[in-house]
Amino acid sequence: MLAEQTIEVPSWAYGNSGTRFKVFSQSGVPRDPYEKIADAAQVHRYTGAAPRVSLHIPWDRVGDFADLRRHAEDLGVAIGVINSNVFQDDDYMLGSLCHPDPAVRRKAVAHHLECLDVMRATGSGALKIWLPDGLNYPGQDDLRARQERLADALAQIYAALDPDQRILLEYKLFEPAFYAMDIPDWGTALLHCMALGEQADVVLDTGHHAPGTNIEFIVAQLLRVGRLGAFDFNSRFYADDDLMVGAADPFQLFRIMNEIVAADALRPGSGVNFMLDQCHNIEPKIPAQIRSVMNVQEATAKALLVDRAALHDAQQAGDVLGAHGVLMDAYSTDVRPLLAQVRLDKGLDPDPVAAFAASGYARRAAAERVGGGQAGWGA
Ligand code: RM4
Ligand code: MN
Repeated sequence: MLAEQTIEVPSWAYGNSGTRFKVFSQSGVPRDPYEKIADAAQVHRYTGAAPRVSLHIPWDRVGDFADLRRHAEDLGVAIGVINSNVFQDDDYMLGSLCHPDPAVRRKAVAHHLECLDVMRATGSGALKIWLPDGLNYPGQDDLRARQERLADALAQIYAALDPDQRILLEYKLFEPAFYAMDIPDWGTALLHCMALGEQADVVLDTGHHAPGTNIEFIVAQLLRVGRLGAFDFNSRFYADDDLMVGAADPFQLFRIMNEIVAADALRPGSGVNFMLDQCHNIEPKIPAQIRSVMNVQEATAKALLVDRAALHDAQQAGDVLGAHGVLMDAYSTDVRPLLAQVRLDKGLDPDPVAAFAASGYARRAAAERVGGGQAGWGA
């Protein structure tokens, strides 16, 4: 199970990023989508667990997507999910698929249809939709009318899907809108997915909830109804911080993976795509992605160690502390030696961070790549 687990990495993690105060430039960052994929391939090379890279359109727009696909495959990775982007155009100030003006909604739908074509050219199976739509002020627009516009626009996109394509619909509590996002929570995302049909699932970004939200409950609930399509993993201390997964709260990550294992959703065929959605503003990017993949693997290994039979017996017997103890025993186990062995069995270095550092790749990239860009390069 552990040896088969795969984690999808995002192209935007390798470009420069920052906050609204400052974007810091790092040396050796990719200058184009080809170099972003080359960096992503390094993560797979040293972890053996990151064989797909998600793209973001228009940030990763190229002249020939079939060529980009070949480039990825030559480097041993595949193109994963295609992310649409309706948050960087002046037309979208008041929304995209929910905008009051039908012409803006048509433009936003057309962008998603372009993304479906990108999927056909790259071999990607899923379109991830995250909308910036929402309101800053009560009364600014009609809450219910916006939901109707959203349902209508999503139905148009859904109708254009090939049988083997699917939609991943993402929710976010707040930001960029502060009063009311149009898809603020998993319930809203799920309702829209259910109205669309079997080819639409919810994507859960771990940074998109109110502080204190019980995320593993949401995981359990979406798994129950077969609608958990993917994770966007990252860590948050306060808002949507996009820090490395497992950095802020490794215990929460364990509890999430525990629900995944309990529902038998770790299997490669389960339909759940484990992805990273992170930015590395101050830390080096490739090592941070490697570390993140390892953090997910560690949480997964601990979840696999839970003695399910003992847990079940303790739960049935009403043994509160016994049941809790079974979980904590697994969480408290040092699984790093086990994961080192999994890597050795695959012919990998047991320490991916050290192996990447020793490879000299970062030094070569810094020397060869002059003028690398921001995550939204080309946008
Ligand atoms: C959004 C959301 C999306 C990601 C963009 C860059 O906040 O999390 O998943 O594609 O950011
Ligand atoms: Mn996300």
